[in-house]
Amino acid sequence: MQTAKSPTLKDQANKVMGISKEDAVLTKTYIIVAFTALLLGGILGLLQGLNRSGLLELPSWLNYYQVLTAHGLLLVVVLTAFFTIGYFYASLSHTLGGLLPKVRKIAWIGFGMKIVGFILCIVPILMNEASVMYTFYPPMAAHPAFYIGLVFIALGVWMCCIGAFINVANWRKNNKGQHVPILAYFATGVFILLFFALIPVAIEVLTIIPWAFGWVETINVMVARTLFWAFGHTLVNIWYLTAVSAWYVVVPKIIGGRRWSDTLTRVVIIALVVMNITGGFHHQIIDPGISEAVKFMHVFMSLAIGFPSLMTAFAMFAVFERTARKQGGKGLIGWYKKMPWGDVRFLAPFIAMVAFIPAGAGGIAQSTNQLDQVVHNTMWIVGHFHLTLGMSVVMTFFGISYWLVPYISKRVLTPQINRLGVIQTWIWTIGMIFMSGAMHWVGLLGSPRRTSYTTYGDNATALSWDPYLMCLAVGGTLLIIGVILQVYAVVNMMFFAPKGETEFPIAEEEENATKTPYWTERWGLWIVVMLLVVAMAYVIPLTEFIVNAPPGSPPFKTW
Ligand code: HEM
Ligand SMILES: [Cu+2]
Repeated sequence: MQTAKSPTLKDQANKVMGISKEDAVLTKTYIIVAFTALLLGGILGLLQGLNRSGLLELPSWLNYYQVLTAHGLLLVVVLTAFFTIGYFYASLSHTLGGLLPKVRKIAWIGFGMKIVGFILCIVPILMNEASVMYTFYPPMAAHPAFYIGLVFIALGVWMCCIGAFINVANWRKNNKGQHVPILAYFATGVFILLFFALIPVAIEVLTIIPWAFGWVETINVMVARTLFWAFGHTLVNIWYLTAVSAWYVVVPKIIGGRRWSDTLTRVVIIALVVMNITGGFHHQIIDPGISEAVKFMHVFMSLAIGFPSLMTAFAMFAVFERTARKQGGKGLIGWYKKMPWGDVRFLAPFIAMVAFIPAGAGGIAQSTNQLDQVVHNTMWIVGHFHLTLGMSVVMTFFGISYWLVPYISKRVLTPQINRLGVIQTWIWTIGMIFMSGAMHWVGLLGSPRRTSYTTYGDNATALSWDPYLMCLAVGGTLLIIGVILQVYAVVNMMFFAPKGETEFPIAEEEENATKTPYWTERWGLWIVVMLLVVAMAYVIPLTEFIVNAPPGSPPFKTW
């Protein structure tokens, strides 16, 4: 649907017709890729879990690190990126009165580039020529095709960022002086972050390619790692911000409530955009060659991201309580009975939010130099990101799927699929408690991450890990059941559920809400502030790494 000038006409048109067919197909395709990645990545995850607990020996043609690389790439890049883009393009379409035809075209070109890129990555992985994990740290070197694939993926995502910017700018031109609708505002924040986060990793990959081809002999490992994490850390926070958008905007509607302060929501988005990229250094807290002063500054910068998260936690529980009380909920905490526990569209994101409490606490521990000495590169870390990403983010995505997929497919969520979703949510929750809990614990006992099964010559310490690794395998088995149920639900809702109209749930503001100040719309200013913060964080250490560069490293194939 083309953008109409009058908002009321546009709104009416949207109500009558729902999403246009072209916009729906775009989001559907992105969602199909996302859930295919979940299925494949989940199966690989199970293989890893069974291998690590000593229950499964991988065949000689399938290396543990090959599996791990594909698992990471499929789940931390493909599932998340495709879901986020599909979801936000549907949001832009819905809230801005349809995508512009040229924007849709850009998103399709971006789709094609990402798929080409992904194939270029996956082929060398399958050939065991690129078992470098999704972090591809030099001096481990993959087949050059792997890096060229990454370039295509980055270009494809950039296309989608630009498409989103064009659509939002067009809306702003036609609606001068108005605030961008809240979900489109979230989308703007997310695509700005993606746009800028991809710059450092693109520079990294462009320096790796000539080295991987052998045209350049050595590479500066510290610079590469730093550029990677400026991106990698931001990326996971982008997925988090995507989940947060549903918490603020969608969940209140589903429980029959209203949105928390519009101003606060927009401030949280701005804060997350401005402060994110600088968080990357906490992944290098144990790295040598970084001065203490720089590490100290980065502890502060990492913890700063905790603030908007705490604001979110406060806002969410305030919305729950206020809504429940309006519906007659009583007592200090007795109001929780009024929540729609049987509705998967609420239950899944709710548990996802709760999971962020231990997940965030673990993150704060890891940002602390002394505490991180204990858990760095152990299974603890793997436990941590299966909580943050595998629970908080992915489970919110699951929750979103129960209305987004029917919405784009012009079908409805049936009570049966809702029930299946509730069961799926509990299986996933229990599976993740087992798996992530075991990972955290066995990590504290010293079990390393990214290491295939070994007893280190029947060393007593290593043998003591076994019971925990067995728990990990139990959790992983439950999770794969969860994956299958979830994929089944998506396929059903997309192709088989009864036809009908499903609402795109967006909560209204409180009636007595104060007017949101217009400075929240000044993205130009926020981008400048963000770039200043990034410069403050990175210029000094990167200059140090380059000026005082150690002899660079030739490529290694460690597998
Ligand atoms: C069926 C569900 C899953 C199982 C059984 C599973 C299991 C595992 C195991 C055992 C490891 C690695 C251990 C090691 O370091 O040696 C791992 C790593 C990882 N998992 Fe999962 N996982 C599952 C789902 C997910 C999901 C949903 C995500 C994210 C969306 C995810 C993201 C990752 C990442 C990023 C790594 C790190 C890869 C690396 O170290 O390079 N996993 N997973
Ligand atoms: Cu991080």
